[in-house]
Amino acid sequence: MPSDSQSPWWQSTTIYQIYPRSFQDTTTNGIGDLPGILARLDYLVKLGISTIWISPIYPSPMADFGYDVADYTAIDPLFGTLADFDQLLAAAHDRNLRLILDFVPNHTSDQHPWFLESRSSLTNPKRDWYLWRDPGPDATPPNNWPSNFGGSAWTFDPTTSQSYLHSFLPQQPDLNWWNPEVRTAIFACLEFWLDRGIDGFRMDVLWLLIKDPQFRDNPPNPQYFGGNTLWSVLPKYTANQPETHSIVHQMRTLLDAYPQRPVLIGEIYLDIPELVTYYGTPVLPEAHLPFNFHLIQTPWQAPRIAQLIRDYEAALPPGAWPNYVLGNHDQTRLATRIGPYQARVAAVLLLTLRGTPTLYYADELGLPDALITPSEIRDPAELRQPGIGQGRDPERSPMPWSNTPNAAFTTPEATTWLPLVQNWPAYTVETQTQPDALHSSLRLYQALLRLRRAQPELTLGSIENITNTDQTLTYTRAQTFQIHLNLTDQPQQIQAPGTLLLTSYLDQPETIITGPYTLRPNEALILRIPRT
Ligand code: TEU
Repeated sequence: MPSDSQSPWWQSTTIYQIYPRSFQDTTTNGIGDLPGILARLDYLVKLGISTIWISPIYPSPMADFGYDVADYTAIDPLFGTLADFDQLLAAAHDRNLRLILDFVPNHTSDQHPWFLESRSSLTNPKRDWYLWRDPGPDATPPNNWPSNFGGSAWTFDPTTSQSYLHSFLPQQPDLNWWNPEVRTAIFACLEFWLDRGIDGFRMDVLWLLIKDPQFRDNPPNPQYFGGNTLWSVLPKYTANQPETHSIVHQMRTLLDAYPQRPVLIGEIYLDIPELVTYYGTPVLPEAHLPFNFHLIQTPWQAPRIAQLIRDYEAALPPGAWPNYVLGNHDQTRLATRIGPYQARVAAVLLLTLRGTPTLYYADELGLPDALITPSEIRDPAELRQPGIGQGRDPERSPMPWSNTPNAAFTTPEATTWLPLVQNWPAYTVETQTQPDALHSSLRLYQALLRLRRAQPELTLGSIENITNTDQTLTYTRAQTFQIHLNLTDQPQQIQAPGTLLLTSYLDQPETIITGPYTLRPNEALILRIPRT
């Protein structure tokens, strides 16, 4: 097993995603900001994570809450200033926390100066920086490509009587990544942040960067029976195009030249065989961590999860480092998806699997989705296709810190941009760190993260003997630790000789187990096993 000093830092780190609008407000406008994150750094240290990823903080009209960037090299005044950012980065580094920025290379805001130029005339030098096509008859779309957020991916622009492509909102025109000038311009923006000392990027929709140069129609999806119109066609010409790999490799080459050894993370929703191609090859390396979202997408059943882990481990190319994600700002929260009891089992799974784990803010509190009334809806995905489950507001609710009005996310008088979850006092950091809250979700995460830091085998060690029944999942790490997970709400008999280091119930001291053990409903165990 490689020692800590030989392996890159991002292999033994734990990533914590902050959705900045919802973490901590310091300006009383009900929207979180950079000084708010600064004020909460010590909480993150106590939690035990070691890398922060912040969703976009660049100037933006906020049509998609920052994923519509109008300037890649500045900070939106809503979040603070560049000086605030530099202060946050320095304070994070002082505490041995790494900081990763979200970057959105696929599209800009329609207010970005590049797009304003591009749309101004057919002969503008930046015309080809975006994807313009003649419309069909009567200004119909040039082809059948759908937007991820419903409707056509094309919007007709009367200024030049052509249509532009937007894989997401009309306010998010797609850049033309075939154009070398676009690559150069984006790479200069990446350098701007790398030069300031950031520790890497999470690249938005990396698998969508390149589109078919012939703009061929996507084939109809025979399995489509309603829901997001995105799925009415198969993304044959709009996703995972082979040329994407050379771009990811170029990005990687750029990052590898920096002394802080920044990490390149790709947001990639693909099946495992395709996903792992984004590691690249030893000669042409690509992403360090193509995000693995399969724990989110796989039914929460022991046989399915066991198979997923086996398939993923088997598919990894030589030298590739695994990673797992349990939640993010686009997905129903963990505690709502699988329930509060299994959410604790999931925490043990995420933090004992081989690979870099990514946590979503407030999942450590077991926070469920917020209830959003119709007048509270903010997410454009929901507003464009109402009522079919596309809304992402429920998982973006403010972090509940203390048992004071507005949970100390903002001042008591302020109006939070999204509502707090119902019954939020039950979930606050304050409630979960009370002396009598010995078994809280937050305490479980702290204990798990402490154990990971203390035992390098749990981060860098091998994984083996991944076995399951219909109800339980078991694996070992570095022949040293054995993890037993009960994925049901019924007791389950297991054979588990070893020293019990942690139960997800957090109610037992270190004890020696000699043989048969009955896992309690929704219980997860970490044992140290005798050496064979
Ligand atoms: O998301 C990309 C994306 O494709 C998701 O919308 C995905 O389709 C869906 O959540 C899968 O269930 C990224 C960002 O994470 C998202 O917040 C942005 O809205 C989007 O890109 C556009 O930048």
